[in-house]
Amino acid sequence: MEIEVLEGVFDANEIIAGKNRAILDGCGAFMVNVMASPGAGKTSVILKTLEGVAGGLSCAVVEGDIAGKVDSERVAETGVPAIQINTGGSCHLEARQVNTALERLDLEGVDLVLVENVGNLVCPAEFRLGEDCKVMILSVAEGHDKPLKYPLMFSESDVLLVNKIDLLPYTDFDVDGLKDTVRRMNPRVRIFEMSCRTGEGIDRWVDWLKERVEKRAEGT
Ligand SMILES: Nc1nc2c(ncn2[C@@H]2O[C@H](COP(=O)(O)OP(=O)(O)OP(=O)(O)O)[C@@H](O)[C@H]2O)c(=O)[nH]1
Ligand SMILES: [Mg+2]
Repeated sequence: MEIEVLEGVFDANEIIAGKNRAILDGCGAFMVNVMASPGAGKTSVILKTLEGVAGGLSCAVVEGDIAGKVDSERVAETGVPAIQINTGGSCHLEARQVNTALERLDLEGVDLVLVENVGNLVCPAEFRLGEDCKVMILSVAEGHDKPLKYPLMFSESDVLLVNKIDLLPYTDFDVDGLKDTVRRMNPRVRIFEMSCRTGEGIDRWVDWLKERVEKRAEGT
């Protein structure tokens, strides 16, 4: 019985994710679902990405948190339109919440929508939002064993950003070992190492993203 209920939840989510896809296709916007554990650097990566694409791509941001509007305020300070979704206890965003945000945003002329999911390495991977690209962040302070403990997130993601590499000298994090583990689980994953603190590696991720957005706009 419980399984049937869960299937119903996932089916309903899939239908609304499809509606989100239609909205994004209608206005030609590319949507990225940014997932990670609390504090890994989701908002920092979003801010660095906005900086990196500024002048080229027009952006909007959807911020998901259990409570508060700290992150949407950080984004709004940059002048980029940002909508905060408070899930009120739920540990992931669902397509219907993103649908509400997409309906509220003025997407006319927007090329890129960045969605910050709720900080969690488990359930966000199970709920498609209608995104073009699932990006997960792992910060080196969290440890290189995380793919073995939270496999779905690592196998579902199109991109893995290894953040906070400025902290590597203070950890026992094995970057090459992590890459091997993740590539065995998910051969198609793109991996970028970066530091939002020093800015190292941000350009490689931003260049890749810009190319993906442009290719999608050209329909390739
Ligand atoms: N040293 C270092 N600190 C970083 C880096 N990126 C982010 N931080 C810091 O890590 C902390 C958390 O960063 P956020 O970007 O707020 O993380 P988040 O994943 O959005 O956090 P939640 O939204 O609370 O889940 C902040 O104090 C950031 O300044 C980095 O590359 N290096
Ligand atoms: Mg955040």
